[in-house]
Amino acid sequence: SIPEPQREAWKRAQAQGFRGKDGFEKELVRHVETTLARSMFNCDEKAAYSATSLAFRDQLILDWNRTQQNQTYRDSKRVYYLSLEFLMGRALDNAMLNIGQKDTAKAGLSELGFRIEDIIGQENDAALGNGGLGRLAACFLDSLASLDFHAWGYGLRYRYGIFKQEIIDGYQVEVPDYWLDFNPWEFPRHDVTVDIQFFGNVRKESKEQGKEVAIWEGGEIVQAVAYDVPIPGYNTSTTNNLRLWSSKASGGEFDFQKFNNGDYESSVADQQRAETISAVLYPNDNLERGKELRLKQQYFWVAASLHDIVRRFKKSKRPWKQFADQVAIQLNDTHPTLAIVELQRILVDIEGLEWEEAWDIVTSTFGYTNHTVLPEALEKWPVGLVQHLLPRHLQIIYDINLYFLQQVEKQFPNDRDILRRVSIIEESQPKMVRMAYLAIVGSHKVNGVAELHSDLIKTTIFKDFVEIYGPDKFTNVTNGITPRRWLHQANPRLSELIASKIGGNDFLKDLTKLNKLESLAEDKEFRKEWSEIKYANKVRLAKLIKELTGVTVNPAALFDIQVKRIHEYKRQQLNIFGVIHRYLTLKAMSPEERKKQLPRVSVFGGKAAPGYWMAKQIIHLINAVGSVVNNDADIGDLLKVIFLPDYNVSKAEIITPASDISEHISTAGTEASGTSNMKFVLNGGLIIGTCDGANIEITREIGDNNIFLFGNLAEDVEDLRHAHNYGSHTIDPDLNKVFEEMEKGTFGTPHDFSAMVAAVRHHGDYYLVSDDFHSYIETHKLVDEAYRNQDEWVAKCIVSVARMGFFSSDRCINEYAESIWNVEPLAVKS
Ligand code: F55
Repeated sequence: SIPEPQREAWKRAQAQGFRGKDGFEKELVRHVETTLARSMFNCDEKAAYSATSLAFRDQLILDWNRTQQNQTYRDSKRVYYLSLEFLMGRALDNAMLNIGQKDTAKAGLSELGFRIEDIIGQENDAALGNGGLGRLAACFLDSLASLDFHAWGYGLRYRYGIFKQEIIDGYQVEVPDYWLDFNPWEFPRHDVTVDIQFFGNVRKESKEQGKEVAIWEGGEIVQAVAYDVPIPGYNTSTTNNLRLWSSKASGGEFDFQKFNNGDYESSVADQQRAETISAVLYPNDNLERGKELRLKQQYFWVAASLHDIVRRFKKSKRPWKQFADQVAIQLNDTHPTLAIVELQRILVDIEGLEWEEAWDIVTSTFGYTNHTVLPEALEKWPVGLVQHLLPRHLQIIYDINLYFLQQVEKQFPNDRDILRRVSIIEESQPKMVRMAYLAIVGSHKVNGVAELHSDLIKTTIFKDFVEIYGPDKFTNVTNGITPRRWLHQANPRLSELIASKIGGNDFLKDLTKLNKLESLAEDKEFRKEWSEIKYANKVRLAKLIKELTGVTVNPAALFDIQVKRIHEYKRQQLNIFGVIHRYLTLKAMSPEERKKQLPRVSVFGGKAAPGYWMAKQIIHLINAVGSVVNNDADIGDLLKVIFLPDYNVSKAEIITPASDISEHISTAGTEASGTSNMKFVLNGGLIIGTCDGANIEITREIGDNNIFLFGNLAEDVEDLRHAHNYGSHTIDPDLNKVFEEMEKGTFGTPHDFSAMVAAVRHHGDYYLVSDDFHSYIETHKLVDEAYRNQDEWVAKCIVSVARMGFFSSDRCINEYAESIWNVEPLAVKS
């Protein structure tokens, strides 16, 4: 560090950041002309984006450094959020808004001949996630910083994020997402590296007093290199850190020994194998497929992160027993569960603590968030694979299991079966490590992400564990979304209107303040301004639709939107069958009757996991229906069916503010929470949905007259499924007509869709599409009717927005802080 007497000189020279439009322009031009080595003659939009980002990045770095120094100095408890996915989207717009300088940049850019939207649009999305789970992590980072919590995110720096989706001849085609060619938002820390070991053997060595220690040796080493991303809070100088690990061959680019021995090829091969670890995000959501590389990713990231956390703790020279007073680690699903084992290994094998003392520290440190009850999504790893890759960790897992089962046996001495049921090792062929059970045993709190979901995990998949630990270990933290990105950034005009009516921007930091809007629902003038904004947002989406699909849609039509990952449990098939039903109904009408109908645009968007054949069939059907309906002269504007390709965060920012109604129609009991439901309502759209996930709490908050609920309840699902398989299964007659039309070839080769039809008719209709079809159709009729009365419709939208305060991720983070992490916010002095 700089010696004390020289620090004054240092401070005089410190960067200050720009002020005002002129200051911004100066920084922008400086970056174009020096950092980018360009001139006014070749400054295109890409260069202007780069320079604008660099100017804002400079601002962030100042706060970021100060925040990190302050956190080190205060040495208070930190939260570490471990997530294999951070679906961040774009950073520039967010940075401008959080710093509060977007208008400055807009004016400066315009003076230099650029439109700010075009500049913002140059940025690649940081798409390091699949869907809800990854986006939740991103919203949490925003809230943690905005609320001044000392918190770090830890993830993997994938070279390829979620694939880009193209639609060719109506089918999904995956294209790699190489997003890193210019990324001003990350800082490589080539000096922050950790060596990560894989494979090898374990040897026991006797120490003094008959104590044995395990030595893990041999195998191979891969190096983890830190890349840091600043996370600015809104209207605060707190700027937290997201640390992403990238893999590299240890010993630099080549293994010099091999290289010098003339073994050039294998030295390059080693390098490539090492780099493969952080090369690509696995594109499955809610499906686990035990691939070795995925397990390698998990351990690589977890071990690097824990090493970093432990290194930071050790700097404070505190005794180990204070570890959990200084460190809270939250596991975003079971993907980072090996962190539990790794911390136990560090404490016992390396730091020499006794097993029990170490285990106490471990269990007080971790919290585990579950995001699904779907059996196919529960993570399990073959014992053999873990043994091969992480031999010492498998031993520790067996020991954890042994002590745990001994405790269970004592508690339930006459129950043999419970041991088999709760064992971390599933005695199957091959044996499997059940990661969720390991996560429960190694954490002090387990939470679900919406009330129904948290109840379901307690009564179904984790029932035995509630018996063992008592109910207090299990809790609920209903998900939330950041109002900064999902209202202020995505819907600037609505945000502005709200601010002008309720006395300023405070609601962006305390979303419950939206309740002041409620009294305005009956104000005619206000409703008019509100509708104008919704219309403008629909025009903006119509433009995007035209650009991406070539189809012209009428912004005056009712926009009905379902955007999310394509999955049978989310039931896009129910939606498209409903659309076909609507089409057939319209076709059967006389022209006069048709004229009385309400025009509708049905918008779909979402990616299918590349190996999920049925999801891809659903995409194909949506596109096939679109090409028939959109070109049918009888129908015209009465119905358009759009599949928007490559749904991602930046498109969501355009889509979400433009809905009249959005669809959240999962089979009851399958969608843990959903978060887009919250985003749509917050942006003044109503929703049609099942009694599932957070829809239930949304209903409670906004009132059941402001939501269109339909379908069977979670408690009835099991019986219905049973009846399908063991009783007589009759298909809804209207749905049958839809199937018959598909079988006639109206939407192309019937064979293409036969599996979707068979799933309902012949394979037990697991997702209850037929059971819910009638009430779905009837409820959509109610939607049409309600929409005809625009005054009442808009009033419903306003009242709903006014009552959405609960769904801020700020509320959610405060609940985690209080009930799981035991931390308090600490503001940075600037
Ligand atoms: C990704 C990879 C694996 Cl291996 C498993 C699951 C996922 C994934 O993307 N899950 C996911 O997005 N889950 C969703 O989490 C949201 C946030 O809690 C919930 O709102 C949503 O209901 C749930 O499906």
